[in-house]
Amino acid sequence: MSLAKYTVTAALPYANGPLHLGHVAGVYLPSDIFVRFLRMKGHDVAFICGSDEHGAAITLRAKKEGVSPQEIVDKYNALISQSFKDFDISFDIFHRTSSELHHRTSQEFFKVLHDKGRFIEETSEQYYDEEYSQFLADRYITGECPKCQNPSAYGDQCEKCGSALSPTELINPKSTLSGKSPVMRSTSHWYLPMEQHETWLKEWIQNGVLDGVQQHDPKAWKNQVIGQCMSWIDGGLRPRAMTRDLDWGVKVPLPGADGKVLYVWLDAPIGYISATKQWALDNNKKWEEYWTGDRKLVHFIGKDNIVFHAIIFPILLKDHGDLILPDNVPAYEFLNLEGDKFSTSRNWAVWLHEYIENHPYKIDELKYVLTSIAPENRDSEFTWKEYQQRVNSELADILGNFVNRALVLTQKYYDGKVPQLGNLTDEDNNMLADVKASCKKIEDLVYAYKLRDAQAEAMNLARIGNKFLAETEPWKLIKTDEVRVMTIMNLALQITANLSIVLQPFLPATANKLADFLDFKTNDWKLAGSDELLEAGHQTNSPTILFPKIEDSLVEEEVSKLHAEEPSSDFDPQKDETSFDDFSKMDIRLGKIISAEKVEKADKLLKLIVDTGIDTRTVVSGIAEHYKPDDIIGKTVQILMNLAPRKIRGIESQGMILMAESAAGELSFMVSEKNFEQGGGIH
Ligand code: B3M
Ligand code: ZN
Repeated sequence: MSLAKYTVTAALPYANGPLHLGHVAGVYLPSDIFVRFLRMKGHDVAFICGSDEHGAAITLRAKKEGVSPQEIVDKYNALISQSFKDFDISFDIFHRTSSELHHRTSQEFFKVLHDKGRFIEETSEQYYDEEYSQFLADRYITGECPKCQNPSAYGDQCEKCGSALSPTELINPKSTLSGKSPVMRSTSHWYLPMEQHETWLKEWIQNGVLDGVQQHDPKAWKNQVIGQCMSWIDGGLRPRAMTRDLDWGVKVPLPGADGKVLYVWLDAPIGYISATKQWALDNNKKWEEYWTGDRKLVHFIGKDNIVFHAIIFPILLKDHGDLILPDNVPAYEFLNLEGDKFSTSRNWAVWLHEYIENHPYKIDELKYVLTSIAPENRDSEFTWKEYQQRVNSELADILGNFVNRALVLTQKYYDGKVPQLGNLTDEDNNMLADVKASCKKIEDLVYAYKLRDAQAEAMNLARIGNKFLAETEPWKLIKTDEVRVMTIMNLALQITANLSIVLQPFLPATANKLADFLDFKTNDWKLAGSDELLEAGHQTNSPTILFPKIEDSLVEEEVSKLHAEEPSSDFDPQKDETSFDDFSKMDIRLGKIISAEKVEKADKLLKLIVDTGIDTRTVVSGIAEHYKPDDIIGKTVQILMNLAPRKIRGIESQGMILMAESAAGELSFMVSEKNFEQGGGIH
């Protein structure tokens, strides 16, 4: 039976910052392992990635740094692609969506759907920032998520619960440009009527059937991916705008669409196609072969990208008419760091390029640890202590120790030559059967995207080897039964040669070192499990230490870097100049909180009754995660009195409590150091 063909994509990282270990563990390392294995098995596979260079995240960063979006994406495309090279992630191409080829590909894709009538053009009211004269979409607008009350959800998505949102769903929306509440202005956009696709999507997601044909095995999909998709579909899909009023992005290829670009989540996944096109051009191949016909399309992503890869992009691919849909979307959960979430603004991250800079000879150590703790089915945690523990007691003490003994004893007894194999005992045959079974198990686990377990199974070969040497004790037997020792060492070397094969997808640098020690090089997975990889008389080399131990000092140094509250460049830059007149319109006074209670079904909100010195009034404040109601009764705080009242969760809020916020995101009331009473003015 011919081997399946694959197109494997890894989520395009936004070119607005460096990669951290969470990105690596949850997308790029697993996809690389999977593809390396497929190549060893002989599959026809294309491994596609590139940087995602449009969207508000980039233009907001450009605004913050006072440079152009192109300068931002050039800087981070270079940094990210270099990091992938240095970390030995083996993409066939790492492209970029600001390329002309991508723009052209996206525009052609849009035109095909537009001309088929797959979009609905609609004029609607959209949020608009009058100060910046800009329509607000996606990350230009933030507010409370209606699903999980995350106060900083974006206009297109809540990163906390993953919900796909539209700006008008946000509670208490704010412009991220001016910080003000936006007004509504009419504008026209092209919408994808997602609700029209619910029936076939349901059949495809739940049963893997498309147009009556079994397209993929739904049992091979992760439950949380199917679960998330079904909850969106059952919640009712809604039309989704596929264009935006922005000047940075792929221009809408229609007359009268000046000032409009494709929605970043329309053009970004098309980036997989344009990258394939570029790769095909560079390698004299036909890109269509990788996006049509009998081929498995696999998207490696993080869980916050499921709706875009398992619902929106499949609709677009199906509407296009001739392109394959994903065979699997193995979405990863999130990796946390030392008990907290990765956070750029709080500098709570281990940046990939910094790890490589500081530990250039420990690439496989990091690969091993990240795969061992990969958030395959639930969020997981990286700690430097566990990094040290796994490198020292697993890589060094199990793998390194076995390989070293097998090769050093061969040097010592046979000048490095593979000794002749004698008669095998039952134990020998059982051990060889275990090696073969283990290699088969690794294969099955990788095909099932269980890469964490697959790596553990590969390490099991070294455990089998250590157990074999510990039970046969050749270093003792050498004095009494040389023939038996020749067989033992021959078998130990066969296990070492098997390790040089099965470790290749997971620890390519280590596998190459083993190949050098053995002077045996193959990347043919079919040989895995064989007990005849090395012929008697084959010359091996002296080994070097595979994994130097990790000292406590490294752990201490790395952890101290995290706690160093770097002067955060993430305080927002000063806003545009304002006038005294504007400032004096604000009536800010001292007020005393005389009662406080949680708001029903809203994790973040407290309902406060505030004595302002001239009246008592209700204020709804998003501080429930920072303060317990009882702890703040009696506190004198600053209140903005003349803010237009607005309903929040059905409660009319008359004003705003002013808070200070640290770089780490803690909140503090602004109190009068002389304890003035409520009613006092703030000037
Ligand atoms: N740029 C990654 C993210 O959401 C996003 C992936 C695009 S894949 C087409 O962080
Ligand atoms: Zn949410």
